[in-house]
Amino acid sequence: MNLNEFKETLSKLIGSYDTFILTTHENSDADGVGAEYAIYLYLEMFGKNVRMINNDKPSSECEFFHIGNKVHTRIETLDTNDIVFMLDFNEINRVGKRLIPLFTSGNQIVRIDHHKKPETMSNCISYIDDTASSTCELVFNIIEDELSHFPEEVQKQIALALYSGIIFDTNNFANKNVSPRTFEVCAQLNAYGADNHLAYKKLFENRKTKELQLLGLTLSSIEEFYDGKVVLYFTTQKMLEESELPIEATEGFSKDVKPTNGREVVVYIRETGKNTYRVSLRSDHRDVQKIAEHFDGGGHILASGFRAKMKLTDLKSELLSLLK
Ligand SMILES: [Mn+2]
Repeated sequence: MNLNEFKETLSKLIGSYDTFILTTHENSDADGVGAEYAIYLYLEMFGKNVRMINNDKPSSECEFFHIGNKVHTRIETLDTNDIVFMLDFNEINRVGKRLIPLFTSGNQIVRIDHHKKPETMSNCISYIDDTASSTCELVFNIIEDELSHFPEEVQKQIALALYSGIIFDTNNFANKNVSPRTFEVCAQLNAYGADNHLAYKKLFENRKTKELQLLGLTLSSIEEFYDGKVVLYFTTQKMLEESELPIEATEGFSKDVKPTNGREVVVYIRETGKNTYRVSLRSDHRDVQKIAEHFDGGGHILASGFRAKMKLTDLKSELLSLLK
């Protein structure tokens, strides 16, 4: 659906329904949560009853949106008249097991996303643009006209949430997914009061000393393969115990080793439990999405991820043979 058709259909839904549920993918990030919060505030302006339900509480880096206690992690009630927003993901499985009923109960779905290969879904209107930097950029396109009529304080909150999502997904405008439109949107968000310095500090300069120590342990595990074209590093449960930190402290570690200087693929492995791993793959030109899909994961061509339940040695050798 193109933007205008989508906006028209959405405004009819908003006119006819009262209760809206918003959700994003599991292991939510600033783009998903930013988009969610912006839509939450937007729908509230129309007097709607809105709930945010995610698999996880927003990570500490999203605390500055001040939405922590507004996000539920369980579906308490689900009425057939509830409209469900699916933000920053396009296949049901990515929502987290507990929340799958949101999408299998026959409710009307509204999907806004920038990932490739959207799953075919029924009862669903979609605004998907895989050339957009982020879901937050798409949300701005949707609400742009009405935003100018909102009270200043609401404009400011929405602007900060959307700006934060955009800089998170573009790595503060450094990624290839940035377009002239991204800058136009951000210029407007900044004019609406989004504090770019605050958002940058909260999202990119937020590490506590213990986290830096854990990062040090993690980085010391780097190994090179295939003449350094593939590098692999990991965080083990033992490292977490040593640093007295939960697994969440490793969010973002996958971005600390870049695919540059001859490194074509960067693999970051996190041990989440006994023989269970979360793997993140990054490259600057190789299709790592294909590899993630081999393990039933997904993402983008240059940044993807998956979960695996197997021995670390098997996981490494399977990965390395695919990356040859
Ligand atoms: Mn995103």
